[in-house]
Amino acid sequence: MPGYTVSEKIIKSHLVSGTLERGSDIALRIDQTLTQDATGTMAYLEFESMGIPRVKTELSVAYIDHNTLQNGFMNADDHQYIRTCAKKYGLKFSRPGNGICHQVHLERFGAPGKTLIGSDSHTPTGGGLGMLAFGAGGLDVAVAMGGGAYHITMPQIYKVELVGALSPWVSAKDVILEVLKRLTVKGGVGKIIEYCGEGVKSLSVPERGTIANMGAETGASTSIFPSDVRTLEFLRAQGREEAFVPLEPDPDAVYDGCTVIDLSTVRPAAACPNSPDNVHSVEEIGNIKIDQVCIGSCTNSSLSDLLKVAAILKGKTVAEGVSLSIAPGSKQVYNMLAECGALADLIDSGARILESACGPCIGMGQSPQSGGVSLRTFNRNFTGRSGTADASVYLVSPETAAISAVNGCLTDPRTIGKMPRFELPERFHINDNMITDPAEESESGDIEVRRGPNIKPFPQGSPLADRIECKCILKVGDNITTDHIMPAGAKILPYRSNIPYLSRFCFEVCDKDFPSRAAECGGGIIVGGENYGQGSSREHAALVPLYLGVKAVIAKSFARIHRANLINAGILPLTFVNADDYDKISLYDTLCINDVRSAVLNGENLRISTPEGDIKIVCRVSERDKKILFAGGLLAYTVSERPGGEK
Ligand code: MIC
Ligand code: SF4
Repeated sequence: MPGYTVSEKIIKSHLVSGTLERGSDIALRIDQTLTQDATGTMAYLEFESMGIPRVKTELSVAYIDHNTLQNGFMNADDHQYIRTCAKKYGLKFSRPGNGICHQVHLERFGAPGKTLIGSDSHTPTGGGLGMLAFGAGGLDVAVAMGGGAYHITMPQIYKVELVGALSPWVSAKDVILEVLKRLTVKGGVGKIIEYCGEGVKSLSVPERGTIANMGAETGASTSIFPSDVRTLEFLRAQGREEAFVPLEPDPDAVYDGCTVIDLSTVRPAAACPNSPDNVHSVEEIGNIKIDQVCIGSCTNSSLSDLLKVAAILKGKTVAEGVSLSIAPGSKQVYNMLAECGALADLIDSGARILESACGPCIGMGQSPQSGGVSLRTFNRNFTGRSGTADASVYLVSPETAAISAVNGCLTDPRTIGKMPRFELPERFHINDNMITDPAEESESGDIEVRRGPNIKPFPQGSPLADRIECKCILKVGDNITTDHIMPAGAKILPYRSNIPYLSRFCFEVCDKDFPSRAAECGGGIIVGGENYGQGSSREHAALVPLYLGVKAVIAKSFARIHRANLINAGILPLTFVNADDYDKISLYDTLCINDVRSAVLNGENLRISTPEGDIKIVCRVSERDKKILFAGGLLAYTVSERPGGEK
């Protein structure tokens, strides 16, 4: 018997059903969950509709970090809804201003060897601490909060061996950009990326967090690092050494694939518009003129990131014509920057300091000027995500961002002399006063959940039909993101609990007429290319199409979380048996699919006749997913599975 990888060790100790055989269906016991507010309102509405009085996990935390711009009553109402849900149902609540969920979770709650799912695609940040952490749709998180297992296909385990050490001015962001360059935005699909090798030791937990965080952009199920002395060092500095357990792969562990990165050869890099895998070295891109720089997000807003930025900006002024904004990742980071005077250096340079929240990363303000060039330390640069459709967004490290802000053009940080170094503090500033505890179970009956008028009923799927006849109401290309399907941004995000309103903006980025076409045709089928639904975990990208009458999506391939969200909503995810058949379908074609139920049940091909010839499609899903589709979605299935529920 070969030894085990770190991922396999955690999976083995959490298996509720299944085996480690790659590609098989597994169910995992979930120790911790997290939600953020943009997906949280829906997740708690779904949790409530399951009728479970109290969460059953070891720890569940509700964060407020996305919808913090209170431009109207909607976001503030949703904050109160989530706060009172947390109080009543047994969750910790991280108040607005306390920080970005992934940064705070790493600091205060993450623990090696534990499983975590979160209603946000960057939940794998916890992999920096040796956790097995997955992004998931809100409904999957609601089920886990209720004590249900998390069902996935057993991924392949892909080894990234790090050797050597980073050169001055090159940082963790440049490493994950190198991984993205090699793997692309779909190379991680069906895989867990496991980091190992000598080079791992040179990376602190926040640096590992940066790498695990942006592994999401490869489409990977998650990313994970071992738990070692650096992990212990971080947990001790957070006053949580009791959470430490060592976790290393066995020397004879077997991986399904491998790439080696010599850290000493990694160069400062940028992901160019409009995809995180469009990676080139800063040197290669050249000194392009910039209009904006944004520093922060769950990828790059740790204390050491911002101390480096402060050291670069100290005594300098942000270039004329450039706007620099900085959002520290957490209250802890903010506080420590203030305590050591680094905050004063940032302010003095002309940086616009924002609250600890996602902010510009999700288009909550700071949209660039028309046609502007924006450098961001974030993880996604999809078209329109910044709020300005024709802006060019480049994703870079904090070092590159800071020096470029001073110079007014993209600048290789290696050109500016000696690099400041920062070790982790021996003790972080610990004050959890913005994390509130739930009410005692005996008192929870007295807590009233506050619901604002913006909360509207959400759509529910119908049991799978045996015959689908409808029009192709949208045909899109490869790598369609959930930001295309259901855009975010300050104007729309406050309506995350109002699906009818959101539906007006569905596919706005690529086809403004989609909602009206869907209404005119009485719903229909969407046709997509490779990697359909990459990006975020927002289940709104499935619920809104469901509301607009979408019955099925036929694609060349799907991104993992979005595919799960479609199934959870009761929308059929179909793939072309021959990818070339994609060309045979045109907008407005009537697509007729017969004998759907038996074909889904038996995993058989389905046929669509078109004037261009027959097309073979197939719905390859797990046995459980079949039951979910037959029931009309995960909610209906979960209720029917309960003792006394309808079978
Ligand atoms: C994102 O970065 O796209 C988000 C906003 O954090 C999403 C969640 C959402 O849409 O609310 C994610 O990554 O899952
Ligand atoms: Fe927030 Fe941006 Fe991270 Fe999403 S990617 S959780 S919006 S900081």
